[in-house]
Amino acid sequence: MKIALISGITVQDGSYLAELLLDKGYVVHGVKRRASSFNTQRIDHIYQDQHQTPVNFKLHYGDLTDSTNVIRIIQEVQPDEIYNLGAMSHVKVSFDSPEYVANVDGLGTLRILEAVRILGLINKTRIYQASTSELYGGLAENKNEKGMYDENSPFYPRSPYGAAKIYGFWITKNYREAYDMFACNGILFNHESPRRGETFVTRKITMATAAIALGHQDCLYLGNLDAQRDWGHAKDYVEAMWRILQQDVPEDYVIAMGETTYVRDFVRMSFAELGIEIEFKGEGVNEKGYVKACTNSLYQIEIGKQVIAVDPKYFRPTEVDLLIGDPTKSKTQLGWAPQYDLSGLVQEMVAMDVDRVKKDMMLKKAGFRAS
Ligand code: NAP
Ligand code: G4F
Repeated sequence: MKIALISGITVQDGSYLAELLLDKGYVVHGVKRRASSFNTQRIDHIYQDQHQTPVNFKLHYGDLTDSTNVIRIIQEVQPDEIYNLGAMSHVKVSFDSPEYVANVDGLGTLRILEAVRILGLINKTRIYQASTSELYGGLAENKNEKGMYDENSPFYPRSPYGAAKIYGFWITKNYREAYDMFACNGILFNHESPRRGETFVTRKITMATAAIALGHQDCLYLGNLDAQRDWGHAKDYVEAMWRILQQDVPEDYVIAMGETTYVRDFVRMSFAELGIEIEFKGEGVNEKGYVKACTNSLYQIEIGKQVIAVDPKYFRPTEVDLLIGDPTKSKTQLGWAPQYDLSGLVQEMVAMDVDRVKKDMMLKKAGFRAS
């Protein structure tokens, strides 16, 4: 039975990856930070009574900023595979906490690699590093002949997050070359799901779509509507992570859908799921979105109501304008075949958020505090 260790298990990617590996018969260990309130909602459904035998899923308190803790957990778990997903992953927030993000996302990666080396596990433990399309920085001149970013495109990070992750990328590659470690980077483009953190733009939009349609929110404030992202489903992307570590030779791979969409169009798609048509008027900070039509009688929304506005507080000091990835290598070499397209992703996210808002409304009505 293979043993996997996942850092960053509590949120989107970690929770889907844990499910996937448990399904494949792995014993899964996760690293969870101590928090003053519960933060395990996304993995509660797979948590086991630790008195059960066998225990296939176990959590360890830990933090990527603490090398003694990283060494101790790896020593105890003796993993066949480590998936380093732990990170302060919010690009905008990284401008506010640049030193912290360097420590967790940059040095945290080094701490894992070095722990495996110190513990003499180089020939046993394979390492997956969660690298990112933020490394490319969206520079137009660096795209390949197909107009996309691939494994050979130059990097130009545009945030403290990107700069920290570029260290993680190179130190992973260096340990692979220097010590013959099976250490790989997955250069993943944006991936989303109903489990996506609530402050990333897609989830912010689908949550607001549900709340606005059900009369619980008036307006959604966003930043740069002109940004373009290559969005896929996290469930498909964790499958690619696993495949990367099952190869004979360790290499780096781009995981992407190969299509890019404006934030503004994601808003349109999200409301369209509920039969609500949004029309944008104005430009820049004065751009606003209005309800043009509603064909779903379940939603009593006023035609002409303004539901989208721009708030410059969400702008970034330096923006990555456009990301689009070329998945040719992952499709041919890994045999990776995503099951979701963007419309399937939006459909699932909106449906889950509508259910959640309805549940919250019922709880509120019954006198309980909503989630
Ligand atoms: P996420 O929702 O932000 O989750 C990050 C995870 O890291 C959480 O479980 C968090 O724990 C944990 N973490 C944060 N600081 C930590 C620390 N100091 N020590 C240990 N764990 C820590 O991220 P995600 O979207 O699932 O992404 C997973 C990984 O892929 C991240 O490394 C991210 O940078 C990278 N990535 C994501 C995307 C994407 O589009 N989603 C694309 C490319 C790369 P808490 O619950 O305690 O906060
Ligand atoms: O959803 P976002 O915050 O994701 P971003 O910055 O692309 O980063 C995500 O994907 C990366 C992979 O490329 C990961 F490495 C990273 O960890 C993270 O998961 O923003 C997407 C775009 C940006 O251009 C942003 O400026 O949406 C724009 N945006 C417009 N309004 C907004 C908002 N972003 C957020 N978070 N909130 C807004 O209100």
